[in-house]
Amino acid sequence: MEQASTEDHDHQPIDLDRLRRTAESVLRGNWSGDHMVPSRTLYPHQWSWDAAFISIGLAHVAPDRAWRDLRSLFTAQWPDGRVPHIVFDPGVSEKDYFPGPAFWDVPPLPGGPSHIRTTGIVQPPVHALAARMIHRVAPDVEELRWLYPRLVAQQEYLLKQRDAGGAGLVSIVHPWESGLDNSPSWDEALARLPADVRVLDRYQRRDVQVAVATHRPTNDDYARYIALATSYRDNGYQDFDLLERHGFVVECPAFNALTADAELALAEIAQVVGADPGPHRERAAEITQTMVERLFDPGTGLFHVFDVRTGKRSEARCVNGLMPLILPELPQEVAASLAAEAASGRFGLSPLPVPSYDRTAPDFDPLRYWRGPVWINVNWLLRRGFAEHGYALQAEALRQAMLSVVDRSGCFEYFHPITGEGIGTPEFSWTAALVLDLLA
Ligand code: 9WN
Repeated sequence: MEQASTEDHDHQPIDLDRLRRTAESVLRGNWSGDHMVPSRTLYPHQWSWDAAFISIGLAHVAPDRAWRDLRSLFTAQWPDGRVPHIVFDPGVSEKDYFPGPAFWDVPPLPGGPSHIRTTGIVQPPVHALAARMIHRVAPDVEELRWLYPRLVAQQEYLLKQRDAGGAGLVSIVHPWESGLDNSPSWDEALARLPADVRVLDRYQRRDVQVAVATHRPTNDDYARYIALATSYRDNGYQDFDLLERHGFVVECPAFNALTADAELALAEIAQVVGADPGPHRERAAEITQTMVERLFDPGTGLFHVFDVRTGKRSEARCVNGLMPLILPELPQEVAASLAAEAASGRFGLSPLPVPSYDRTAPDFDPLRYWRGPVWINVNWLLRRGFAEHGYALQAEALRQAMLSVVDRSGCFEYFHPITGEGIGTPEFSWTAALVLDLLA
């Protein structure tokens, strides 16, 4: 059991009971019948990788809801195995989130409930990890049996349909698929696409009505996001010939590390449900090795995004480049290099958690989301990576830094990387959920 208090970075005691109560109350407020919304105001539907992080925390306080959240998400899985990045709540009006179901124009799932509407893109597959972690806290073999074939289909979709580069890694076709939406990781690939802001005459951005505009992506970014989503939609959400037909095809180190990590989680789940864990372990090892060969730059000591269309790695040093630390089979010298970079002046583990972008980069932006601010989900993953590779002190420093910033500022979507001030939407579900996991 956690001690009742610890200290924040100004040596102020953290009231762990109060923090736990605050986090629980955020999750109570954001529960919507059969799923959790990331935020009542900014994100009023169900998001894919949010559901995974949220259910990991919910497992400690409301395990039935944790399982339920995953079940709701996978009920909207497409027949080809893809798990959509948003499952729209039919009770929420089209004007309350853009782009909503009318924009994505995805027909009802064949044979599925007619009210389920989704987007046609994906997000990182954190769900096998979530299922494994919930099962450890609140075992439920029946839920695992229901989820296992669906989680396998999700992996098969990503590793077969999305291997646009042919090397065995997953490509994403939209920055939204990364979850790190306007990270500088995508700047080089996006710069090659026209930004026709006239598209915003036709569509109204909802995000800038409910959040501070200077913290959100620019109109140029949004014009490109809409153009890419329109292109993928108008090609029927098909994945063949992506390199010829689509303007953005990149391999992200965080997305691929999470895909390999999902295989390791599936290996454990396979043992519970009586399936063969061997192929999952093999796939995890293959992905890890290919990532090291293709995405790791020994010169920077980090992993970088690979642009499949140009065959070039992005030079930007972003938090997704640290994320492969979660992989247990990473060569020791590569893990050491990531650990050193994470603790260096570019990122820094404390007193504040790791920012989303290199603090020393000239375009480091402490306010605009994914271009500088601190996010709890990537730090929570990084902490697992440190622990996995035996960096116990760093893992604990990061844990303290996360608890401290949330205690001081609240369960915000993200945090100012210099002052720790909460920014983005308040009462954000994955921040609350992952705090509960850190306290457990
Ligand atoms: C687009 C819900 C999502 C997160 C993403 C985060 C943000 C959406 C947006 O919010 O993206 O998917 O409208 O900006 O970048 O990681 O899943 O919390």
